Amino acid sequence: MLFGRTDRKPIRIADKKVKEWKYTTCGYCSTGCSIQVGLNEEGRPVSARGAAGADVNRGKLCIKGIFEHELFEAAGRGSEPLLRDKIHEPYQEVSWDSAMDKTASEIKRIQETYGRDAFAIVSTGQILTEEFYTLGKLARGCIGTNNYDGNTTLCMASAVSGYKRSFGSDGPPGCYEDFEHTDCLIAFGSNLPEQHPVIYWRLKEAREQRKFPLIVVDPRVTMLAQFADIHLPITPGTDVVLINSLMHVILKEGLEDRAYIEAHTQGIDELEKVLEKFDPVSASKVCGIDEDTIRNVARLYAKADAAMSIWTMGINQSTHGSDGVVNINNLNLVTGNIGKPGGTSLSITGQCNAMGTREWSSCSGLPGYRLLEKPEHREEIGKFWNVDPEFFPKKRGLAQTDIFPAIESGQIKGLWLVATNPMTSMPNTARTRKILEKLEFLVVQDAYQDVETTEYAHCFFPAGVWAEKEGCFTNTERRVNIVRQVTEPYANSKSDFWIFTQMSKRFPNGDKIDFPDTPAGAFEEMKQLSVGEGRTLDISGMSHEKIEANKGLQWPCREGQDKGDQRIYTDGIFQTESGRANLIALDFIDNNETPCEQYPFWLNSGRVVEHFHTRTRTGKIGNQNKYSPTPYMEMNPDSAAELGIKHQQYVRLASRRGDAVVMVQLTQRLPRNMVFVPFHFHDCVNRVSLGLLDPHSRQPAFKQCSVRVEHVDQDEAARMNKLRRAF
Ligand SMILES: Nc1nc2c(c(=O)[nH]1)N[C@H]1C(S)=C(S)[C@@H](COP(=O)(O)OP(=O)(O)OC[C@H]3O[C@@H](n4cnc5c(=O)[nH]c(N)nc54)[C@H](O)[C@@H]3O)O[C@H]1N2
Ligand SMILES: Nc1nc2c(c(=O)[nH]1)N[C@H]1C(S)=C(S)[C@@H](COP(=O)(O)OP(=O)(O)OC[C@H]3O[C@@H](n4cnc5c(=O)[nH]c(N)nc54)[C@H](O)[C@@H]3O)O[C@H]1N2
Ligand code: SF4
Ligand SMILES: [Mo]
Repeated sequence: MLFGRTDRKPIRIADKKVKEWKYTTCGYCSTGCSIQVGLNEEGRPVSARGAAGADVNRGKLCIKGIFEHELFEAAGRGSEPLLRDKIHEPYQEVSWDSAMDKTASEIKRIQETYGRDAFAIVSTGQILTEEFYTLGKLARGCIGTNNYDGNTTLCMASAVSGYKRSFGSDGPPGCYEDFEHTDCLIAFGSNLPEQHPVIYWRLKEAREQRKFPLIVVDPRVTMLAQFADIHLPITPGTDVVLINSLMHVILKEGLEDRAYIEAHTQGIDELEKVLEKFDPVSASKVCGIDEDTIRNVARLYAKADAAMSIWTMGINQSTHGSDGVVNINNLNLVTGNIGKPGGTSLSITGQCNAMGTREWSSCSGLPGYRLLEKPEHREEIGKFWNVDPEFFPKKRGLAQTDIFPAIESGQIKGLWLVATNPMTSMPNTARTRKILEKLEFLVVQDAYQDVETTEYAHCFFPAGVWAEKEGCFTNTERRVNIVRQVTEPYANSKSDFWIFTQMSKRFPNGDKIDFPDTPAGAFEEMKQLSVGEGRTLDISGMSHEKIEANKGLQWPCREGQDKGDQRIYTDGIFQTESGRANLIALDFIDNNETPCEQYPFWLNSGRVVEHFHTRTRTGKIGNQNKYSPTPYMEMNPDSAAELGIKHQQYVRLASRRGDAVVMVQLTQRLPRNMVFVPFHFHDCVNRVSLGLLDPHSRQPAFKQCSVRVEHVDQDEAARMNKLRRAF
């Protein structure tokens, strides 16, 4: 029997003539999917599929992974090193030696003239762990600047800071398998189906097997909220108040896990005292969730045998980001939900290797979660690297979001950007532009030459991307997976690993310090540094081969261990001095820029499934870009009607910082007093955003500020929009 339309030819999937499938790991998000890239007869990547038997994705991939093999030869790749004396003048193609010599001499000139810390390095969450380790060695051991940080300050800094405050150390305690054991899950500010589609698939499978309540806290009706049992459309920036109120109810009704609190935590008395005033009636006035719902959710969560929380940028990107994380940890500690199957505080990480940089890059310290502040750590690394420990600073330098203001105020004169595009990703574009223009020397190291930030650079290093290189990524659940090289770096681009090791030879300490020749050599060093009394980040039981054979291994994985541990803190012993987790009482001060008469809308920003960040990759892949080719803004139809705005009309979005022209998409996903703009487009939402900093993590509050919406000339806007769609 024939079904459906019979007058159409069946869809044929083109035969890509794959000769060989090579194992590697996805380079977009932190889910950590195992991919096989198909190579044709000439060895060119022509196809991709999810690796069967990989514990994370079990054969699945999302749209980004499926088309990832197309990015190697996408438009705008950097092919040769570039140099120029002045910005905005034409670049000259130069040899690698010339580009590196010039950069090294500029670093030295700046350091000699203005001091060692006047040259800063800002890296990423998107290069390989071995590259991070090597960059750390270069930055801390050879160049010796203390102003060395990563774009992860825009992303995971609040999670790191919150974990450290609660548990004494960084490191997500849970894993994806927890979905299969949990009896209740709260997701705070995380839109899994779009941002971590394969983690969402794992959650969905688990819910189909064993129905358990999914509660989503998000001011927007996200895709995840649509699948939830209960959606809490919270007032932006007030998650701390909601969680305080949940704990208020739990403690008042005696639903806490007293035995766990007494055995494994400290600080309950102070916490209980502060929670007194967060009764559901008072809290509801601040966080916008009604008192009955607060009580209902508190009871559901506390009565579940195992309950877990996940969160992403809705928590981290707030002036209460670090506090939000601490409070999620508080909630799980008082209900005894840490380190047990289905009971955990699992931060959903962002970039593919945001974990790798936390672990090994030395960004905020020294490798392996070691601290600059601890003399014994400086000694240990000094000895291991053959550097005088006195060469290391004694406390961490500026975070990324403080490095930029330090350029503005003249303390920092030179900058090296590695795999990050602040012209599009930082709040307040106009300010970022002025800051970059002030630099005496800016070097940009990126896989794509056409990133907006290159416009402000003196030197450009074309880097290899993703599986043009070899090394590891660590995912959200502490799983180390291997990126195998499937193709050569594009044109004359070079791996980041190569660039760092070559650069080391241009600094005096570079002769004394041994820089391994291969990423596998760097991995061996990391392994040696990972062993030690009480170290959770132990990878001594791993090797590149064993990681590939297992399609990823979680840390800790100690020598002799077959597989790593799925969870940490299972014994209730934490990395604090007393071994107890800290319960930290949190008050709430509302310091957000809130809607007012002049700027009546909340501005919320985030992501869509088909694009990744500043679109250097996904903007050039036809099957992804076609879904969102244009900067746009989601708006509630009622508020649009009030302003006389129609679907797909262009409008101007204005804030106290600047303005941006976007196309309106009407949707009921948003409340009437909020607009939402994906941040993927240049000269768009970050021209308008404020990005107040979290006091603990220095992460910007990208998601909370206020704007107004104005009419613009439609023809002019359409013409401008066409011009900016360069690719
Ligand atoms: N397709 C795709 N996937 C990605 C990325 C990408 O660019 N594209 N980027 C990766 C990276 S680096 C990251 S960090 C992650 C980000 O992943 P997510 O954090 O899931 O994504 P976002 O869209 O930034 O923000 C999530 C939600 O936070 C909500 N939110 C805003 N304000 C608040 C608030 O005050 N409280 C609460 N509870 N929620 C709030 C927003 O409404 C939004 O729906 O995604 C990763 N995965
Ligand atoms: N308004 C608003 N702004 C935001 C956010 C938001 O939600 N709202 N989210 C923030 C978050 S969570 C993040 S993570 C940041 C991301 O901000 P960015 O890190 O600035 O954005 P990306 O586009 O990921 O930039 C990474 C760059 O690295 C390059 N690259 C990729 N792979 C390699 C490689 O192997 N080697 C080298 N050398 N280069 C490589 C890419 O081409 C790209 O130019 O944006 C932040 N900005
Ligand atoms: S879910 Fe993340 S890791 Fe998996 S294929 Fe998609 S982008 Fe890659
Ligand atoms: Mo991120």
